[in-house]
Amino acid sequence: MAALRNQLRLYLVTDPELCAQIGVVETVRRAVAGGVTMVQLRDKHATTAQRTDLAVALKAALQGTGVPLLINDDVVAAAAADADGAHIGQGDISTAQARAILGPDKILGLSCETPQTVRDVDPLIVDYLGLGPVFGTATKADHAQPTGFDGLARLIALSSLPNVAIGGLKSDHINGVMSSGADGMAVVSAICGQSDPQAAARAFDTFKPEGRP
Ligand code: TZP
Ligand code: MG
Repeated sequence: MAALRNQLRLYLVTDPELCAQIGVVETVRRAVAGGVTMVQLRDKHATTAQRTDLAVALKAALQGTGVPLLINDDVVAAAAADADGAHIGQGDISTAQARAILGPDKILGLSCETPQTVRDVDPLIVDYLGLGPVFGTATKADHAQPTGFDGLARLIALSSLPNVAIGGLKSDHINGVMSSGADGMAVVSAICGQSDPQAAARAFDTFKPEGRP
């Protein structure tokens, strides 16, 4: 679990449109060189076959880095590509179904936006929580009401699972996120939308949750 907390420290969620200039694979390559510790392939418009192909390409790009690859929403693509896991939301298949498809050894993340959804999580099924959105963001049009740092801290306090904060986060939010008790920050536009993804990732360098190397 300590390993997973460390892997959640700087979590890149990809967006094909924001990565369009150099592509998702090259964005990931550069972002990992800049310090990204976890990658999620998120493409709302792709088919399972397309996600599987891209996941295989990303896996090859990540080989030897120790950075896990998770697939958003599509647990079948995650299993087909033998990715490191999947991340699902409240509107996707149940966590029990996702776990059954992934098997016991893969990482399963779940988005939670409210205290009740955090309380409802089965910690024997889910490995980590994605919490937020902390702030409003144009990246996810239909996002829930932002929590702010106080709301984030309240969600974190309800679970002992590893967690990652998401939503409108930039490198100058590091202190606010850290003092809320998060294990890490998940970002899309702070890295994908930038001309230099490596430098953009490096800007988060000082995010080291207390007591962790
Ligand atoms: N889930 C909640 S907010 C969000 C997702 C996928 C998008 C976050 O994007 P950004 O650009 O880091 O604000
Ligand atoms: Mg989803």
